[in-house]
Amino acid sequence: MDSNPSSAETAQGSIYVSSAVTNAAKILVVGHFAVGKTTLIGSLSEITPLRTEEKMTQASVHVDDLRGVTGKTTTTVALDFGRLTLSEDLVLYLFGTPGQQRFMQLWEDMARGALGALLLVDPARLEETFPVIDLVEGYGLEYAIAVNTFDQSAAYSEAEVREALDLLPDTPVVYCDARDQRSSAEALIALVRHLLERAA
Ligand SMILES: Nc1nc2c(ncn2[C@@H]2O[C@H](COP(=O)(O)OP(=O)(O)OP(=O)(O)O)[C@@H](O)[C@H]2O)c(=O)[nH]1
Ligand SMILES: [Mg+2]
Repeated sequence: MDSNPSSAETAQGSIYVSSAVTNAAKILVVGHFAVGKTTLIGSLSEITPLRTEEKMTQASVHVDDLRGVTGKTTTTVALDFGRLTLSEDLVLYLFGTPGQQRFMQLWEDMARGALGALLLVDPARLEETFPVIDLVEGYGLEYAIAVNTFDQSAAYSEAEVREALDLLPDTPVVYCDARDQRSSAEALIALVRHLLERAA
């Protein structure tokens, strides 16, 4: 047994789940290419997140659409994984799931047992969100929309996002900056509230 407590702690908390935690939920973090999935899980996770980042090569130039994306040199090739203890008795396991078509077979496993999905949206690339919504709905997952506002000038109102994405009135829409822990946590909490309301 490890007698040195500091070696079992990370900057954001313990690597072990508290013994008070009685409930665990699997949550997917989904969205199209380069929308901020890895960033959001990285800013939320209390453990060092598991990442499967690989350098993007010339081969992906015509596959992954880099229009409007600057400074991105890697992409997730399988999944992201992180953990967040949301309350004294609830821990969330976060699974970042690539939105590109070539990763579709992963969804079968990723969606299994998931309680819901936080669906990240870049308002400048709204059309890329439609296939992701189709997938989430196809797997029967409840979801909340987190608009990751990269460029303030391209910001759309909540009503515009709802209309463009043809959302149901009770689907939550929140705005977030995936780089910011607090903002990302608020987006996740909006999803969890929605899931609890649905379960009630
Ligand atoms: N300005 C801004 N940049 C962001 C935000 N979230 C992510 N980024 C940046 O956007 C780029 C893409 O973010 P990633 O987290 O790699 O996106 P991803 O969805 O995991 O990408 P793939 O796994 O390749 O599909 C990175 O350079 C991030 O730093 C945000 O909220 N605001
Ligand atoms: Mg990623």
